[in-house]
Amino acid sequence: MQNAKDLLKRLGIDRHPRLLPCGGADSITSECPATGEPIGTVRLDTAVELEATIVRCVAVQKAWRMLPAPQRGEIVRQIGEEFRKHKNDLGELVTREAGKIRAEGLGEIQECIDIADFSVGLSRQLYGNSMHSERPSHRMFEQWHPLGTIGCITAFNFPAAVWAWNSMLAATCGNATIWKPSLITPIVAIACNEVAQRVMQTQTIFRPAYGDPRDVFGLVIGRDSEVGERMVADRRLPLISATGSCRMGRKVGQVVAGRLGRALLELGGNNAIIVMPDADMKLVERAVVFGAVGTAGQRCTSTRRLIVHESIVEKLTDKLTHLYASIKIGDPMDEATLMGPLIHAETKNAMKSAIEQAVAQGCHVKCGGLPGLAKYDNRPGYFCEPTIISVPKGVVPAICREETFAPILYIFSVKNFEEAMEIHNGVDQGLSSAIFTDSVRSAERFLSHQGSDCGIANVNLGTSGAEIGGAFGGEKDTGGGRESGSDSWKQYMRRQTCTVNWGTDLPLAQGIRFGD
Ligand code: UN1
Repeated sequence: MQNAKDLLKRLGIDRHPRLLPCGGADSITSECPATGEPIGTVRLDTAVELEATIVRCVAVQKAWRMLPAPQRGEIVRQIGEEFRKHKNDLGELVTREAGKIRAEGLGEIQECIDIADFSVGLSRQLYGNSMHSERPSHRMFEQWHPLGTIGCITAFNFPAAVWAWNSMLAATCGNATIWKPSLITPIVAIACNEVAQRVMQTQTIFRPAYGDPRDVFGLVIGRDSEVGERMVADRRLPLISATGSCRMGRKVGQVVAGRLGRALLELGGNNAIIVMPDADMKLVERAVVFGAVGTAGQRCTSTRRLIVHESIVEKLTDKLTHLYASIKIGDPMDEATLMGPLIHAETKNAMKSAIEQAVAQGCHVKCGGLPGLAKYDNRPGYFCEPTIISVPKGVVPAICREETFAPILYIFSVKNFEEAMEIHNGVDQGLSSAIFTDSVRSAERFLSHQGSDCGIANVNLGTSGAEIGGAFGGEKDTGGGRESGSDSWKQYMRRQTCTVNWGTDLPLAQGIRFGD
């Protein structure tokens, strides 16, 4: 507890009005998943506070959008600088609250810095096209305007980065953001939001006549029934960006569609790596271990299925089993640790149930499994051993089609590329994918329209750990949204097609004659 107190102090949030000295009915206490120790108690917002936040954010956005985009970018640059200054402490807070190892906690804050940098450049590149009009003396072009105030709902596993992807782009595009973080990681949310709000508070170029500059970055911490569902249904929020399970996304998508709003959904994945006989096995081993074991299998991009050519499957399975045995599991703050805890008891139960179902469906546990879970039952924290499960040839057990948010890797043996591709695409989710091969033909087939059906497709690197510069998201039940880099910014703006007639006649398009 003392560690947590010192950390909150260093981050300047130990006296934050959202943090309470003790719990009560309208609060939650955030606990470290590695030790069970409390990190802090957070006051929960109700529908009344949500309403006040929406009113404030909507008002301030009307001023924010007046600031030229490069000036907004300059402010986002300063936010990126603050993230740089606090990278170490924020990374540690991610480790303590979400349980991911130190290197990954720091990596997550690096994503916040990277997207801030990206946004600074973007602030001078919000380009629209110009087109040649079919009518004489007419000019036609498109321009992009801010959308308004954005609702951003994030999950526990990337408690900072996903908000940063959304809010840095949104702010650059002239929007305000209202962030509803996971109730499992509220303190990371308070700390990150505070970084952005502190920068807003010091702005001299942005002092709106009505409102507080800090409300460009709004935050509500509350239950779904109280604030989440209301946010999603609220017409004052033209875009809802939501990260989480397919089940959650289906609900959010329907409600937002019902009010003809925009939804940006980043939902579950069931990511696979295909390994061809000509693959560089050193690369495969490193990519699989990072993809399947990293973040204790709790990334949307985690590797869940390994589809291996039958000529090398046995050797690779043995090698991975061997490597898994050497993975240090434990305190995520310890530099030597490669796998921290699962986020809570329910995840451990879900992992147990998935292993039981796999066995009942004819699979073989190669390492980890139920003993690997039970081993840690009497210790604080939700630890487990990562698990490798071998799937019998010619069948696809039902459990392998599901996303279990835990370090379980199913290994399939296949005869050829075609069979690999069929298993690869034979799931409902479509987030990330990879092939390992030294054959240009196999690589290009995998990337072709007959190949991977995912939003992300990699050759000779794993499924997780995408850079912010690309558009991030996936197809099918993953929800179709794209966040972060490339032209994802367009979702945070509204497009306007403009035509100007600078002539002295009024010709009609399509050559229509109308009373001529
Ligand atoms: C997520 O799990 O929701 O590609 C995001 C990755 C990270 C982001 C994952 N950059 O693994």
